Amino acid sequence: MHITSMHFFISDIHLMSGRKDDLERRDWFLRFLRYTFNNAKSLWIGGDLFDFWYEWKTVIPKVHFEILSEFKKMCDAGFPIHIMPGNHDFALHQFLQSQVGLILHSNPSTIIVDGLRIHWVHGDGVANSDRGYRVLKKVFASKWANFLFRWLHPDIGMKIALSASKSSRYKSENIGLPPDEEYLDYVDQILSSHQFDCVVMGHTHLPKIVQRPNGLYINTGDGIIERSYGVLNNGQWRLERFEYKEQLGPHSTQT
Ligand SMILES: [Mn+2]
Repeated sequence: MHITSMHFFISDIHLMSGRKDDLERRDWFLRFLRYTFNNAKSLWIGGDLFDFWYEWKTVIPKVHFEILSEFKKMCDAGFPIHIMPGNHDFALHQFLQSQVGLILHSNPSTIIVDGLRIHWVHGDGVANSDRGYRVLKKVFASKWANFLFRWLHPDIGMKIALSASKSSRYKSENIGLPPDEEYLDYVDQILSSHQFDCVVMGHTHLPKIVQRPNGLYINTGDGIIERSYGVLNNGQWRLERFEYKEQLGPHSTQT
């Protein structure tokens, strides 16, 4: 591993969402993970990595096998990967921590990285008018729905969840999200406590770094269209795009 001082922040990759580019996006992310392993000190995944995640008592979704196996390799080699749930993969539980080795955080969390105090949040439900789109979360809000879901055959459960996620996604993408000012209001409110240097968020799929009166707002964008991620290096933030070079083939090494 190289000597590096970079910390990578990414979110909203929505793996295996039933889109045409699912496999390409999965390979892009695998490539990104290898790049991260070789070039960064830690990785922070800020929600909606999986378009849907659920762990039954004895079953996990096999569509995510390649990603989990890459995570495991990195974790076994001592690379720290932090993750928090988003509104799609809100049901991340102990499996990822106990058997894969990821460090599971709650949404939101206070973290200290590179000497900065960071309010790390996925971003769902923080805007004033951000209601109604959380279809999946609503379904699972009731204990009964959760109980019934657990008793469904996982193949059927996954199918239902993905179609619900699809409808929520098409609503929330682009037009359905609250205006950016509402997210900035939230950011300013957090920063006005003077307890944080910055707010790091995802969810809107819009990568940006904005200087606010009391600190910095960083949005890591997404892994679907923007292919963006945030880099924290010696206390400085920047956004980068990770390029997928298809001609290298799905499993070759990123150079
Ligand atoms: Mn989201």
